[in-house]
Amino acid sequence: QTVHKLIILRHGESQWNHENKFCGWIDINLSEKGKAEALNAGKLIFENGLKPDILYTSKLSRSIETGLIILNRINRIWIDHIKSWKLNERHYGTYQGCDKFEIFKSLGQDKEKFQYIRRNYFGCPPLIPQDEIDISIDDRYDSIDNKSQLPRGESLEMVMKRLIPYFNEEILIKHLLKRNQTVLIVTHGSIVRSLIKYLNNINNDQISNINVPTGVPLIFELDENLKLVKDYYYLDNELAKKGIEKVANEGLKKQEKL
Ligand code: DG2
Repeated sequence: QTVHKLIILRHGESQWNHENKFCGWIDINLSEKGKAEALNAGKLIFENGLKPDILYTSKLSRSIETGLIILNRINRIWIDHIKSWKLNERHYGTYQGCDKFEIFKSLGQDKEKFQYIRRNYFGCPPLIPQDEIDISIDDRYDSIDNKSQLPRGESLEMVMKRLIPYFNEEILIKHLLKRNQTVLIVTHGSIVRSLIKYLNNINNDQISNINVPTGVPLIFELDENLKLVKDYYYLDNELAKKGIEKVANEGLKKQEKL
């Protein structure tokens, strides 16, 4: 039986993850800690003998930078690299650039309301109005035919609508299955959650409880029918646990002075 390996991770910590701000489609670089996390992700991939044949990232620098640090660490900077907006983070609408705690306060410090927008499958931030310029959409998206398909705020449900067909056809069928390639996807929190939901058939309620740490690779092993041969796993469980806890509690307290 052939086992196809899919390596998926969220980029290393970005400067705005560090500053506790909603980022979405805004292009923010990795923090120093984020770069170290990316290097560590490369080390884990190397030590586990994994050899990606192709790299997928979003169009956002934090994902691209993490991918390149990893490839450099494993001496595979030469493999093909495809960047797609379909792997971009969930668009955080008018929350983009805002401090998470300020948004929590604006919702009356109601934890349920705040977590509904962050984690519920249907939770959607306020959209950026059509007549307002969205500064997070720039010339990197110029080659896209129909610009009106680009989001101005998204729920996880909306993310999955643009992501899953691309993931299936372009990544799983074309590369993982037909070319028998080990695929490395370096992307964002909500994209990893969507892929976990899809590959594990997780229902709309349960997905609210899943948080994704920065910079820890997840492994999915799939058979010829694209079914999981075992549960997905993190390459470093302890590190993943710590990261998951941190992400789950973000925004509920005022950020201490950096
Ligand atoms: C975070 C997710 O995404 O924020 O857009 O700020 O760091 O994976 O690109 P990232 C953002 P939360 O939904 O976890 O608050």
